[in-house]
Amino acid sequence: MTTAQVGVVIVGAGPAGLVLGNLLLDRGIDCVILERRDRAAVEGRARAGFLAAHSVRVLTEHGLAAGLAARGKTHGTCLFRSDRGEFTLDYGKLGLGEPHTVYPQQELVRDLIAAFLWRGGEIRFGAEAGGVTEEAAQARVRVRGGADVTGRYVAGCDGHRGTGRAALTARGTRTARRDHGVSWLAVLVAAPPSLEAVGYALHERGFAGHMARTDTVTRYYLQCPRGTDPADWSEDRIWTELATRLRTAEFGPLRQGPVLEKAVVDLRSDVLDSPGGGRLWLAGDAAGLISPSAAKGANLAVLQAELLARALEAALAHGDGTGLARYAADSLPRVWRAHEFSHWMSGLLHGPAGQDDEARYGRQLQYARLESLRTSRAHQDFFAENYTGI
Ligand code: RFL
Repeated sequence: MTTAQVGVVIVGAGPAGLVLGNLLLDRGIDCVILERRDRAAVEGRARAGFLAAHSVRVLTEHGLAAGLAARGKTHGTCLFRSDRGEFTLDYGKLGLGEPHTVYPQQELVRDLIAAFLWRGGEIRFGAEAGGVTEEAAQARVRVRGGADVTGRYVAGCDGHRGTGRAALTARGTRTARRDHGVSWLAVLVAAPPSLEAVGYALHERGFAGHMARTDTVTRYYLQCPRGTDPADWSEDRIWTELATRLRTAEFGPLRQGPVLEKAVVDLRSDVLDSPGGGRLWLAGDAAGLISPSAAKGANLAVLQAELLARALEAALAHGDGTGLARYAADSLPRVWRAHEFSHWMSGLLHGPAGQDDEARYGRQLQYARLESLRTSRAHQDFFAENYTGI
């Protein structure tokens, strides 16, 4: 059984799929979103928080920024701590002069779902895509336990383990990838931020990070060995380790609260050689996964959704396929620039473990990078431009 063909079948109701869906409806293109989880699960998933100015512009232009304008916080400083002291960068005033807006991803997702439904869009929650096949003038999405859905195009926005990516790699698209060899215990705590800035702490026991989310919720990261079980990290152990690595004895205490969530994230990055072709196109983590070291993932998802919406509109409303033909060339250089910076950040934050000569050499490079960032205005501008730019 098949349900009626729409313009675009979007698989996945994360930031990529929801921005794409809203932009398509805005342009008069009909679409349906298939999401395997239920609405509460999608709206409750805490992940990103830092939105680049470009993302805010896209959301504002399309009437999707009321929530972040009301509750988001402008954020333009980060600080670095190590055994050599601490320094702060006003990155919002350096480089492009663009700060971040801090707005939790789950709140953005909630706003995007509400806006999509308000525009008359349809989201089928609990509809898991089981595969995508291309036919002459359409593409077909198999839905597990339900009717197939067909569209003139399918947008795979279902993350890096989704069906969109699987269908593209099955037809020979290659993936460039890197395992950064590092894992983070990502912790969400019910406590106000402890610092005015994003905090990056370099420590011989491993990296620790502090990121504001809201007035009452803060995200912390602790570098941990690959294969770590989050259950081994009690609240006490988490706060003790954070205090050590963030050097609270020297710089002041952290504001503690109950741990709401803890999960281990392995830092991996990959990019598909091409984000689509024919009737199937990908956006967001489906097209490339970026390690969270520079907070770029959700922002790349918004960028690609914007480019893809424009290209799909041209194809569907005007029979003009040049936007789709250019989608890879328009998006990949910007995606790769974000990966390059993210990779550089990963090198800055994670020193090698151990005391052998190679590890000692690696740690000195880490200090040299940090010192360059502390003292060189040119380096600071370059950092800021890449940290906030998309
Ligand atoms: P998502 O958000 O994973 O959404 C994909 C959706 O597809 C659904 N799905 C399916 N639906 C139907 N059928 C199937 N077969 C399906 N398979 C999957 C899923 O249920 C889901 O709802 O991908 P999208 O839209 O591409 O968005 C990507 C971002 O979510 C991600 O890149 C960011 O969260 C990364 N990230 C950050 N990015 C930033 O820009 N700034 C940050 O501060 C930031 N912090 C983070 C992060 C990611 C983190 N983790 C968990 C890796 C912090 C963390 C801890």
